[in-house]
Amino acid sequence: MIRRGLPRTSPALSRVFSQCLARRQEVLPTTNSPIVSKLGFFNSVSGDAKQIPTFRLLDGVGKPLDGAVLPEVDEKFARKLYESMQLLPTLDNVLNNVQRQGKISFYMTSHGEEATIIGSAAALENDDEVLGQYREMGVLLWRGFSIDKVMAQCFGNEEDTSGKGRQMPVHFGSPEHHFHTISSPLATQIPQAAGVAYALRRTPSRRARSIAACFFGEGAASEGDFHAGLMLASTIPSPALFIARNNGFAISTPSSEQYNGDGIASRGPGYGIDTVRVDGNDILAVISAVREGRRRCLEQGRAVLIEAMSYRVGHHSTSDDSFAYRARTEVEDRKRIDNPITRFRLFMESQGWWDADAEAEMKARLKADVMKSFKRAENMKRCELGELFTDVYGGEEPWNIKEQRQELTGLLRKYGEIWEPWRNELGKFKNKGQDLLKGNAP
Ligand SMILES: Cc1ncc(C[n+]2csc(CCOP(=O)(O)OP(=O)(O)O)c2C)c(N)n1
Ligand SMILES: [Mg+2]
Repeated sequence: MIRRGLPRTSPALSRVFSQCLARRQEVLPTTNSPIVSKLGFFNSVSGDAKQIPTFRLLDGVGKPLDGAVLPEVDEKFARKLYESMQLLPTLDNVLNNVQRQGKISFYMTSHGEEATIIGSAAALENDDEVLGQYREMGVLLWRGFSIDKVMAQCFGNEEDTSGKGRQMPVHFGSPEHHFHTISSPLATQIPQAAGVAYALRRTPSRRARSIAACFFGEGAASEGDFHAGLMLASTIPSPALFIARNNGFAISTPSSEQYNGDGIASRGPGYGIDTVRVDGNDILAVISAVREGRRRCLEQGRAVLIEAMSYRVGHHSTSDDSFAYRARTEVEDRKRIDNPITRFRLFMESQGWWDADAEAEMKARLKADVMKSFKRAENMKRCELGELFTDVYGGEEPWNIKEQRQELTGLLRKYGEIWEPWRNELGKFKNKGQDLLKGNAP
């Protein structure tokens, strides 16, 4: 027999059931989703606009757009922004060549992303915790990490405070500058940033004062860790500012093959995260977006996502030849038509803050500073060899580190003097490995 009408049940349950029936034209009991009778699929988070818009303040020739509200930038600050942007290619050109000469093992440039990196750094507070991917050296420079320190890390010499020469070049880290050490496996910094931001929220002296700013490429956003990180920051609210550098490539894979959705920005609303897409080649737009993103992080104690659009002008790294997968003309065109440094220079000139003489003086000075620092770093010794094993872990040294030190010492005693390649190599370390050879290890 088929029963019709309401199921027989307790009075309390029937009351709830009748309330649901009464509300059925409006929303479901578990969400505020409005009920509609027309079947409709959607594939856009920006409604009729189809694509999420890009926030921009300066056009390609540095002229403010109609109605643009520029961030407060005076001449002194503008000069600092411009000089910091120009320092990046100066360092990049030298260190890229130095790698080509075999003097350092690896390097990565940030050509084309200077406005994204320096603009973000300028909009953050210097003690906001930064978790970078690897192309964000400019944040450290903005915070006062010296050119000598950059050289020391890339050469892995005895002044390398990031890792005593034990890390690949560009894997910077500096507690003093609130810059967490870069690690190569992609996207690991994203869930870590959610955790760091949560820790900031739980620390009375930093709550509502500091955020965790996390940089990553659009390629890294394809990793599971991206989703884990945003999910974590969304459900356990924390002031994490996620800054996706969408530079069009993950090594040789163009962004058109990396996602079928509307970039990285479209994913933010899925996690209930305030999101904006910004023209990453417009330093003033980046400053406004990051300042506002930071303000929201602190005000709401919640995460924010910024997608900064730019173009990776350089090769992925010194291990890459990008002309194997993209046309030289494409790169040259982008450099010429949409250059973040030129755009801001034109803006500065329009304000009467910059001219050809200032440009020539600055370029010569930066080049001289970088070359002086390079020559100094090139001739410095590495740390003592025994430093290889120190402070790998916190606390008491574990047995495996002791064992490795003993093994190396044994090999050094056997071959260190008699085998030329080892003798030469030992000569590059401070005290030529004597700290181990003369130490207590058997
Ligand atoms: C887990 C993991 N997979 C692969 C790699 C190799 N890898 C290094 S960088 C890179 C591309 C990353 O592209 P993107 O995140 O867009 O950053 P970009 O280099 O463009 O700044 C890849 C695949 C890696 N380091 N880690
Ligand atoms: Mg990329």
